[in-house]
Amino acid sequence: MGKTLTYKILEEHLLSGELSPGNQITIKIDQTLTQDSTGTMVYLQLEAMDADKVKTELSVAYIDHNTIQSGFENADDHAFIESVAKRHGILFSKPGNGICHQLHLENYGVPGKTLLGSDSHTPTGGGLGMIAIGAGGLDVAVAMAKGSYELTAPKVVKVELTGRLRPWVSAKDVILHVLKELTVKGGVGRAIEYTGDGVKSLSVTDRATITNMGAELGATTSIFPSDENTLVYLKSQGRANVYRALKADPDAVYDSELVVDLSEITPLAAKPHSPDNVDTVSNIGAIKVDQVAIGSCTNSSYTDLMKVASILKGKKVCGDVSLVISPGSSRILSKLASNGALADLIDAGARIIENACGPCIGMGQSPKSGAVSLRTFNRNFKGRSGTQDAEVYLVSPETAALSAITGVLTDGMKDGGILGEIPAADFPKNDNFIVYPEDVNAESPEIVMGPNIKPFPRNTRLPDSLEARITMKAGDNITTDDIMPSDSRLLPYRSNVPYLSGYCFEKIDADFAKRCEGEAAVAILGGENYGQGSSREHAALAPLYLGVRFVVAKSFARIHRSNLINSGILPLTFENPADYDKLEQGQVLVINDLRQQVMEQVMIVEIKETESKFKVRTGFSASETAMILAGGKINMIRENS
Ligand code: MIC
Ligand code: SF4
Repeated sequence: MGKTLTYKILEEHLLSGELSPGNQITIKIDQTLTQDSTGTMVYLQLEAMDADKVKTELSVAYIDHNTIQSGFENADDHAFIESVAKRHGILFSKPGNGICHQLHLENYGVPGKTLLGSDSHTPTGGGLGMIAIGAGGLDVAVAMAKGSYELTAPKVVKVELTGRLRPWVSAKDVILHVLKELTVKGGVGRAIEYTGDGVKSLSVTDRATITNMGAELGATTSIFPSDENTLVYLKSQGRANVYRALKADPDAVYDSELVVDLSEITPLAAKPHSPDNVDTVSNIGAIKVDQVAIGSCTNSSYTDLMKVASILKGKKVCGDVSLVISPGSSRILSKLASNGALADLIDAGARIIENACGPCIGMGQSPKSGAVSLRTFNRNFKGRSGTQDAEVYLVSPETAALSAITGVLTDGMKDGGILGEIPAADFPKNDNFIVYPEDVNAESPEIVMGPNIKPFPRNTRLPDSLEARITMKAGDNITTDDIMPSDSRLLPYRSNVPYLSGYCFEKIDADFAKRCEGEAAVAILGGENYGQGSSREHAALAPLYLGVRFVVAKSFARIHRSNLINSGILPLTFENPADYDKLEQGQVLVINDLRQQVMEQVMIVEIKETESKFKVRTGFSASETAMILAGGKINMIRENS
C-alpha cells in the first residue's frame, strides 16, 4: 500500500509508538521555533527543567509579536529570551528581522525535516515539504531539551488541486475555499496533504499561505510536496543545497479527499467573525472600507507585496481608507527598497510599518469604532484587532490593494484590469539580525530577568476528589483570544500570568476573574471546538492561576487540549452532548475517586445541587494520565528525574 507524504516523513522520524491514525507516537524533532509572546513561558519552563544545550539540529528564538517596546516590560522579555538563547545554543532573531514563519521559510526550513513551534501558524513550513507543527510552549521546551515530541498520529486528508488560478485569484482564496468546505474544526486530528496537477502552478510562498492557514482548520499540520518549485525557491534564498524531492506515493491511501479546481475559484473573503465564514467578494458586494491592512505571516511574502505595489503604482489610496503594510522580513523590505516598489507603495499613500506581526495581534492600527477593516491576515475573531465592534474581513493581497484604491470591497476579476507577472528575485544572505550562540564567550551566560517576569503557575497533584463551581458556561468555537485576550494592552504581560489572569475571558464576561476569587476550585463548560486558534499557553495558565481544575466541553481544539493537560487541568468531553444544556453557571460539580476515575475512559460527574449524574469521556493517553496525576507536565518531569 502506498504512503502519504505525511506518513513518509513521520516514519523517518518515528521514535516510538505504532504509526497509524489515532495512536500516540513520539517523533524526533529536528528544528524548533519560538516567538516572543509565547517564548518567555517556553524559556522559563526550559530553565525549570534544568536543561542543558538544545538537542535539536536547529532552534531559533524570534522576536516579532511585541516589538513596540512602549514600556520596559517588553524589552526585558526580549533580553531574557536572548540570554536564555545564548545559554542553550539557540539562534536569536532580533526585533526588526521579521515574522517568525516568513523568516523560517526563507532561512531555515528544509524539506523532509520536522519543525515544532510555539505558535499555531508553524505549519507555514509545510509549504516547503516539512512536517511543521504548532504546539504549546512547554511541548516546545521539552522538544528542545529532549529532541522529541509526542502527538496523536493524524488522519490524512487529500486535497487534490486541479487547474490553475485565474488573475486576481491567489493562494489566500484557495485556503479560504478549503475553510468554507471543511470549517474551523474540519481539520482537528488531521493532516492536510495537497496533491494533484494544480500544485505545480503554486510557488512555495503561495503554498506557505495555504499551509499557514491550515491552522484555522484546526489541523495538526498541512503539507505540499517538495518539487522543482521548491528548488527554485531555495535557490532564490541561496539554499539549494538543502533541497530534496518529496511526494506521496501514487497509490497512497487517504482518510478522505477533497478536489479543488483552482480555475473555478473567484476572489473570496472571510466575513466577520470567523475564518470559515467565507463568501465570494462579488456576493458580499461593494461595502465601504475604512482600513486595509496588508501583511502577517499569511500574506507578506515578496511576491505578495510586489503584487500590491504593482496594483498601487501610480494610484492613490482612497481618502477614507487607512492602508497599512507590514512586510514579512527585513530582506523583503530591503528588496522592495532597492527595486523601487517601496516608493510605489509610499507614493500611493500606504503607511509602512515594522516587519512584525503588528496589527494582526492587535499591536496598534486598531480600526476606528464600527469600522470595516480588510486584512490579508488569518484570523478575524471578534475584538482581535483591538476594536470590539470592528468588522474584519480576511482577503487576498490583490483584493486588499485594489479595495484600498476604490474605497469599497472590490472584485478584481470584474474591476481590476490587467495584472502583470512578478519577475523572480534572488535574496542575498543577510544574517545581520541574527545573534549566534557561538558568538557568546561565557561558558554559561547569565540569565537576565526584568521585574515584570514572574514565575509561571504550577498545579498540585490531582486530589482524590474535587468540587468545583461552574464559573463560566461558554458556547461553541471559543477561541484562545476569548479565553486570554491579546492586544497592545496585554501583550507586554505575557511573562506575568498573575497580572494577565485578571483579564481572563474579559471580552465575553468581564467578571469572570472576580468570580473565581472566592472559589476553592473552578470548572468551565464549553461547546464544540473549545480553545481553537492560537497556541498560547496563557489560555491554560491564567485559568490555572484562577483555580480552574477542569473544563467539560463538547470537543476541544488540539493545541489547547494539550496545554490544559500540560498544566494539570482536565479537559473532559461530554459523553452525551445534550448534558451541556442541563448544566448552569453557579452549580457545583463533584468528581469522586478522581485519581482512579482518571484512568478510566469514562468518568462520573455529580451535580451537587441536584445530585444527578452525567458521564464525561477522558480519552487520555498513558503519558497524559501521568501528567494529570502529577498536576502537570513539569511536575511529572521533576517526579521522574
Ligand atoms: C496568533 O496568531 O494568535 C498568535 C499571537 O501568533 C498566537 C501565539 C500567541 O498567542 O502568542 C498563535 O497563533 O499561536
Ligand atoms: Fe504573528 Fe499574526 Fe502570524 Fe500570529 S498570525 S504569528 S500574530 S502574524
